[in-house]
Order: sequence, then C-alpha cells, then structure tokens
Amino acid sequence: MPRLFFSIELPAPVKERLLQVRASVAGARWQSSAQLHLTLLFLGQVSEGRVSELCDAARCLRLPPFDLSVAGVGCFGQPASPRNLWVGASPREPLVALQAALKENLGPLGFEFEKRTFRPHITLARFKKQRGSVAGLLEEYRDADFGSFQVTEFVLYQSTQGAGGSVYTVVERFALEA
Ligand code: 2AM
Repeated sequence: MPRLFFSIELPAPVKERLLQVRASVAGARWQSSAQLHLTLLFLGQVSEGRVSELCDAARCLRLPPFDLSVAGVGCFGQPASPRNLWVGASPREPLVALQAALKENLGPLGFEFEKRTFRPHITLARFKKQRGSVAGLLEEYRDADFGSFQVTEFVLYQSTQGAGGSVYTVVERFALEA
C-alpha cells in the first residue's frame, strides 16, 4: 500500500537557502534538496484502489493561490536534544484553510489522517538517538528569512524508502484557483 501525504513543494531558490543551514550536528539527518517540502496532511498507508478517489476529492477543492513566506528556524524537542529541526512558514491561515478543506472533503469518504495539531513546518533535519545541540543554530537562524513565493498548487506525494532516506514522488498536482 502506498504511503501518501499532501504537500507543498518549495521553489529552488528557497531550497538553496535552506540547504545553507546545514551544519555538523551529531545525529542529524539533513534533508536533501529533493526531500525539502511542507506537509499539509499526512495520510499514511492508503490502499492502491483508493488513490484515484483521493485524487478526485482533492481535485474538487476550490481555493485561491496565496503567498507564503519561509522564515525562522525552530525545533521540536529541547534544543540540547532535538527530534526535528525545522523552518517556519507564514501566514498560517491559508495553510490551515487548505488542510481543513482537505479533511472536510476526505473525512466523509473514510480516509483517516494525523490527529496531531497542525504545526506547519519544513523539516530541515531529523535526529537519531544520539542528538547534538542545535542551540547555536537556533540563535543564528531564529529570524532568518529564506524567501517568499506564491503557492499556486499542492501535490500528493508517495513516500518510499531509498538508500538516502525517504524518496518522495509526485502522484498528482492540484492547482489552486479561485
Ligand atoms: P515531519 O517532517 O515533521 O517528520 C513525510 O513523512 C511527511 O509527513 C513529513 O513531512 C512528516 O513530518 C509528515 N508526517 C506527519 N505525520 C506523520 C507521521 N505520523 N508519520 C510520518 N510522517 C508524518
């Protein structure tokens, strides 16, 4: 069964700036350019036979494009022993609205999703058990601006395991149009 999630892709110039945050921190598994993304809604395993239904429902959304600014590095967990180093995205409202609309369309069809509160973020690094401190990076990049762009579409990604970590492939793109 494919492992799926809805996501927003990032433009190359934003990715280039994000890759510059990479530093030598124990246990960090830094995301490659191809892995950098913003998750809108994580679905997990979806049976093959339901993927087209999922895409049909996502295609029905009618939401306008919006501007997104990528700025500010933070972490989940304690800075001295983080689980995840991320960069924020704002404003939150259009992201929350997009996630809510997806849930509203998919819920009645029986799709299940992550119950966690939505905290829009772009993961820069995940950490293994032995974790080094990111306090210095937070200090340096807390207010860093990585650029803005117009979000004109979102994508359904399939996640598979490759030698270099997760490989994300686009299943379908969905245009945002008012
Ligand atoms: P993360 O970057 O904070 O780990 C693919 O795994 C994407 O889905 C990642 O961006 C991941 O967020 C997100 N995601 C959300 N919920 C998840 C879950 N329960 N398991 C794995 N990934 C999840």
